[in-house]
Amino acid sequence: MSPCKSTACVALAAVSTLIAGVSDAFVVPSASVLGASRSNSRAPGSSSSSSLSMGADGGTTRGDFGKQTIATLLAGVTAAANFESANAANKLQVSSTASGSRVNKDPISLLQWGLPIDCKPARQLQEVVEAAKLDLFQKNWSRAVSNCSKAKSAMSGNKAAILKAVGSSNEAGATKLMADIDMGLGALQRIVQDDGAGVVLEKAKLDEAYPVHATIVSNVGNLEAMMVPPDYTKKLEANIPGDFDSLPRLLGRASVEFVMEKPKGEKFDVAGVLYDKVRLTMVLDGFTAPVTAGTIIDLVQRGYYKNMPITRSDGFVVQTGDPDPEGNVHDFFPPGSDTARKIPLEIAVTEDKLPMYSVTTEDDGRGYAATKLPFQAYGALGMARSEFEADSASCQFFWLLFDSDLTPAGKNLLDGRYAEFGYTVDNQELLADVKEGDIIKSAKVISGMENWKQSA
Ligand SMILES: *[C@@H]1O[C@H](CO)[C@@H](O)[C@H](O)[C@H]1NC(C)=O
Ligand SMILES: CC(=O)N[C@H]1CO[C@H](CO)[C@@H](O)[C@@H]1O
Repeated sequence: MSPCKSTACVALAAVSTLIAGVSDAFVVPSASVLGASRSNSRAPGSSSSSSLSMGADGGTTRGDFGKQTIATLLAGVTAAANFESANAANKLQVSSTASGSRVNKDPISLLQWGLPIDCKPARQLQEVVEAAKLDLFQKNWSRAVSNCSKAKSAMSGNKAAILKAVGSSNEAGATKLMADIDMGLGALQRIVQDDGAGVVLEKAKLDEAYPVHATIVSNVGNLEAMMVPPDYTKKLEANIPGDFDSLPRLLGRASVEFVMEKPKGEKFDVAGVLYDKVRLTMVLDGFTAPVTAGTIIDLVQRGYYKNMPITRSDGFVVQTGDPDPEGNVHDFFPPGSDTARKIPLEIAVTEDKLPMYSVTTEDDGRGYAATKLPFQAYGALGMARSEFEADSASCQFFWLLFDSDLTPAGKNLLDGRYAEFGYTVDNQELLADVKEGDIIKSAKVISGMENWKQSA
């Protein structure tokens, strides 16, 4: 029997089919890079009978990069079989699309850009710090040094504006963060300035530089997080239509951890490295999808996902949350209730201050409008729903196995159509070998419960 019977699942299958239908050739190479076999033949409607097509942009921006994307993600996995070490697949999420433009597919960076803040100097600081990472990646040491200098002055020249943006209660903390960022940038400059050419020295330099850079990024993110206006969450909650007062909401961010295993103790095989478990850390974003993120937190707290199988894995998405894949019930029913709990579609368009409800960007007359958290990173989190009913999601969600060519950034079939509610920020590359039938052994909230509410 088909594992993918629910409306939500079928809807997603349809989207996947559109993409798989036109891009088969690009899925296969990725799968073979991973040494994994493709398994989407069971998705309903996966024959080429679909009359839907992907749209001109999707068809013209494809190129050879699809084959390299996942390989790039996995580059550097050399550690022994220990799932904790998957971080070695460094977060070097920098690559180009076939058209040559750069796609930001770094979930940490996307989360930072998605913060509801408005402080130009902070954004400039973030941008230059990110440029320095690209410089490291390209081993352009002199440019890295100059971009670090630029970052330092972006900060020192705008101290007053930055302190104003964080508010007086955060002043001390922000001052400390800025000092740390400045020190980090100095340290990074010294590391890359160190004389040394040749493959070995360059590698040593990078091994030292990346963690320092990651710390700077994290401090910049913490500084930006202080800039979220104190009344933003009030506006966010007031913006949720009253019809949904009974639903949980996350008024900020939270992180959750899922651990997955294979049913018979087999190992996960990602690029030839074996792992006993897959331990994913995900940041759920209530700033852009408060009800969706709040609902997932609620289900995690209820133990809903514990021992839940993966019901779909086809190289496009990994999906879970179907309470009865073989039966007729595919939604969450609160204990004692005979009505499924449905949640609204939440879409946060970049040009809007607050998310919009129950409508896709297309139906809102803004097809392809940029969204605050785009489906643009490997492990991006999306809420599954029935294709023809906006407010039909309940408990099934998916991890996008992002591939620039299958879901072109800014021009794909997910942005503006499915609620994006966060990203996987750790071990996301291991999703590559998470298959149908694998089990979520545990799911827990690790931070951010203070931002969660059971209902209005
Ligand atoms: C490094 O970047 C500078 C400035 O953009 C450029 O002029 C130079 O050619 C680059 N060097 C290398 C080795 O790519
Ligand atoms: C974002 C940013 O300012 N990047 C700069 C990094 O350094 C190069 C070379 O100096 C500049 O051209 C970039 O604008």
